[in-house]
Amino acid sequence: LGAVAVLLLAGCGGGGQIGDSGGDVDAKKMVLIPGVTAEPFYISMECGFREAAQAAGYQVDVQAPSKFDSNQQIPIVSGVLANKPGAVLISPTDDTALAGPMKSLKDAGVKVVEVDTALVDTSVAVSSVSSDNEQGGALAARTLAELVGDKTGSVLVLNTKAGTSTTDARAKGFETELAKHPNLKYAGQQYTDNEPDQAASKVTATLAAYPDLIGVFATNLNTGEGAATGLRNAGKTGAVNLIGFDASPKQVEDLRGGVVQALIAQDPATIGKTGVEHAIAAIEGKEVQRTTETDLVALTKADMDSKSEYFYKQEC
Ligand code: T6T
Repeated sequence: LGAVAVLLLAGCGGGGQIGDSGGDVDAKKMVLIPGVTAEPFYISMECGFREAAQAAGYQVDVQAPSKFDSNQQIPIVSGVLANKPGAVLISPTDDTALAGPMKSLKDAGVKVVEVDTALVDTSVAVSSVSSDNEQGGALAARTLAELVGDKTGSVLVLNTKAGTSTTDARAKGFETELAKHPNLKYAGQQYTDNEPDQAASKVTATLAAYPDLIGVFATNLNTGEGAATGLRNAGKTGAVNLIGFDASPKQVEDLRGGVVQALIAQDPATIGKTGVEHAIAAIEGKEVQRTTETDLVALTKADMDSKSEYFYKQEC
C-alpha cells in the first residue's frame, strides 16, 4: 500500500492490516512495555495508557519484565515484534542495550514511542515523553539546600544502574546544582542495581564513613524506599534529610511520617496518555512532537496534601 492508502485506512478508524516496510502491522493494536512489573510508577503510567488507548478504540496489551533488567526486557521486545502491533510504547531499561531490539520494531513498521526512559540513539523512536529529569535532580538539590539552611555536611546520591537515562540525568542535575551550595559537600554517588536492600546497606555504610552525613538524594522509588530502611536501621530518621524521587504509597507514608523530607513526584499517568496520543498521530501519518516533558513537583510534609493528585497508584 502507498502512503495515501495508509492514511485513508488509519483515518477511518483502521482495524485492518497496514502495509509497511517490514510487512503487515496490526494498526489498531498498541503494546506498552514498562521498565518493570507491579511498581507504582509504571502502574500509574499503565492506567494513563489503558484509558487513552481504549478510549481511542485500540486493543491494548502490557508486557513488563519482572526485574528492571535489559536481559529480561529484550526477549519481551522480540516477542512483541512477532505480533507487529501498530505502535509500541516502551521504557527502555538500558539506553544502549535496547537500541537493536527497538530498531527491529521500527524496521518492521511498528511506531516506537519512548515513555519515561530513552535510548541514546534518538533515531529509533518517533517520540519521547518523560519528565525533565535533569531539572528534577536540580530541584531535589535546591529543596535539600532549603531544608538544611546554612548547616554544613556531606551529601550522598543513591543511583540505580548506569545506563538508565532518567536516573543518570537526575544525578547529573543534582550534582550540578549541589555545587552551588558550598555548605553541602558531595560524598559521591553509589549504584544500587535498583535493589532496595542495596540502597539500605549503602546508606548505613555511608553513615559510618561520613559521620557528618546531612542529606541523601535517592534517584528513584526503589532507592528511596531502601534508603528509608537504611536510615531506620541506623536510628537516623529525621537526622539525615532524605530527598526521594517518585511518590509511591510507601514513599508518601514515609514523607508524612518524617522519615522522608521531600519527594520529587512525576506525572506517570500523563506520560502514558501522551505517549498514546503520539503513537496514534504516528500511526495516522501525522506530525508527531519528538520530545515532550511532563510535570514534576516537589512535595514536602507541609504541602503534600494540596498536591495529592501526584501520589502514584497501586491499581487503576
Ligand atoms: O523513577 C521511575 C522512573 O522514572 C525511572 O526511569 C525508573 O524508576 C522508576 O520507575 C521508579 O522506580
